[in-house]
Amino acid sequence: MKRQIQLLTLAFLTLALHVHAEDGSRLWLRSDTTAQATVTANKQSPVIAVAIHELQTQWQGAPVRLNIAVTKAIKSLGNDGYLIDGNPQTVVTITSASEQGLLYGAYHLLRLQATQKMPAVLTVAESPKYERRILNHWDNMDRSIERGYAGRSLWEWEKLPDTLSPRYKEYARANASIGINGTVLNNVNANPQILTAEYLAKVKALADIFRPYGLKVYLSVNFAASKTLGGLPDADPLNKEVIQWWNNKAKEIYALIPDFGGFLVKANSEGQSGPQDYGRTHADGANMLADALKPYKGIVMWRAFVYNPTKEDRAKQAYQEFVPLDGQFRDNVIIQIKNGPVDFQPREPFSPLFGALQRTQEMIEFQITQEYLGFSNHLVYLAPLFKETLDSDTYAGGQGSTVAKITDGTLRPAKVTAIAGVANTGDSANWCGHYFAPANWYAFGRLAWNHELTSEQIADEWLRMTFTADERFINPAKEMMLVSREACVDYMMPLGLHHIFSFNAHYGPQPWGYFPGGRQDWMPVYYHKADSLGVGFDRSATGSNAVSQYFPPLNDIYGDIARCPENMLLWFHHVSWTHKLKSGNTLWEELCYAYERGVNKARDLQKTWDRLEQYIDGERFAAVQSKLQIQTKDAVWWKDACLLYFQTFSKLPIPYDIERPIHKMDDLKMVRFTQDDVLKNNYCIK
Ligand code: GCW
Repeated sequence: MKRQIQLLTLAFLTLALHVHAEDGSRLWLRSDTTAQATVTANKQSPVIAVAIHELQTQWQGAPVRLNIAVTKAIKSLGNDGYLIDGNPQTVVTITSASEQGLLYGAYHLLRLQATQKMPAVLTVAESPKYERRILNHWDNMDRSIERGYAGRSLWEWEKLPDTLSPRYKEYARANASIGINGTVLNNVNANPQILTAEYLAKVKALADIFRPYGLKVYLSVNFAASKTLGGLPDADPLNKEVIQWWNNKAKEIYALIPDFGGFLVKANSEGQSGPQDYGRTHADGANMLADALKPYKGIVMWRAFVYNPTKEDRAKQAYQEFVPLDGQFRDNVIIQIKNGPVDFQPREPFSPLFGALQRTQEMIEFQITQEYLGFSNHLVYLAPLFKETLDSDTYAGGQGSTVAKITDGTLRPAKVTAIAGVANTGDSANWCGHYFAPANWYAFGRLAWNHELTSEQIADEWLRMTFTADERFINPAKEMMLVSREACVDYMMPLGLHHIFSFNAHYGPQPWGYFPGGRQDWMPVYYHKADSLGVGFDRSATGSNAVSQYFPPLNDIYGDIARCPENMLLWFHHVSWTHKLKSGNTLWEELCYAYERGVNKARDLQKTWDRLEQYIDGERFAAVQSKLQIQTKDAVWWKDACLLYFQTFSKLPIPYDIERPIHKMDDLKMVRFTQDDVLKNNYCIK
């Protein structure tokens, strides 16, 4: 009897633990269900088998019949598009021109249910805005991740191809559920070894697992591989031997992975080799690789992130490099452009390259991993940032030429449309380090599918699926997410300030940063240019004239201190400390109030979160709570460092109605830490 009770208790405990175990590993796919759906399909295939399995195991409503059918009749919705109609109480039909579309339709249907948004009658017609929706992993082959803050790489290269982690499938599933259909497995700072037969066998093993989820594999390639790996004397893209080497490599890859997506290339950038090493252009380099991939329908995503330590404004260089090459690229090349002209800052104007390349395909690269937004320590919901760029009007073809419409093929017919996000995943149990960080992965996928969704809609969906449907939780938590990006801008770099981070780690403030002998364009003082007169980078006609790279009327608006949007003022202008802003405050006062506001917003996040304890599991509640403490502490650090430092130039008092600094600048200058210290919360600000 006693033993029976013990067993029962054990069983109960296991059950309780199971129900409450919320380590984040299930991401937004947490439906527990006793399936009630009968699924029929007009075709069998591995992709359709996944769709059927998902519907059978995730359906939560009344018992229904779910018909899924591939039919050529609805080709107009494109390959990945689908229709869902019927009555969710009785019979629902999902149709698509492709198996892949059925899978997306299945996830759509399940999402309606999981978010309590199932209508009485279903009439859904969907098709994605971008054809290729791709994650970029900056994962190295030793399993470290450049700018990764969630543990080691998911790819266990040392165990592949024989041992296959169950996480590979979960990863593919999570991506498929939000429409992501491509993944670049390795860092753009690419190790040529990835192209060896040994590693291609490992890549193939991953591709085989991802395929039923419609997730294609791509690789970053090192432009010098023909030399370093192939033993050729050079990597000149016009050298016949080099061309042959890449042709053979492409053949070898496609023999293993017939649906391989293509190459991503970082060339002649930050020390990477490239065609310019041989006096050739980016177009020569990209086209050579594109020709090698063409017979197999592969593409080349050639990055525009190029800049050199010259006297020229870094923000102008990508445009200068690529505009003269417009029209010279093959139709299976697409230029991958970061959202802003510098580097994933909390706020940047959109890159002037969008729209400027008129006869060349362009795609946007966002950063999901928070290199410049507080790593996995800060809660910063990025959908508003992504949308800000996508919705920016470039005026390239007159009013309404938004970055989204330029890149999604609406305004310019394109053979290839694509969008990329630098992933924030790692091998930590909750995937992304912070329990709110998967929201950014989720938001990227949802916006890649439909950039017209609002940040609010996406946050709402994600919260319901990740935590609970309880409105008492959803509404305040959503508000936290929606204000978080602007909070981060305020406490880090308001009014258009940028790149004043601590050197290398890109965490924490170092506005005084100047490193003798180092590259000018990696130093904070290069970007803020504070002096006794004012602060900010003059990119108007009197300065670097970067404004001239924008189409009218933006060139005039950005170039005019009176009309430039204030949230980008110091990006485009060197502004006097006493210059009056729209609020009536001087620039100096406005800066002080912005930092103060940022700190207060961080505190508000804490206050709101603490009230939500009763609605969710203890583990995730406590972990987020302690991350918010770090975020607030960091916000104060940012405010104090920036105000105390800029004050040495403005020589003006910090307005008396805001909180006094609690640090001394000399102490802040002494703070030293590594990325690891930051992630372990092991850095000490006196
Ligand atoms: O943002 C900078 C990062 C580098 C990165 C580079 C790039 C992969 O600091 O770590 O390298 O951009 O995008 O190529």
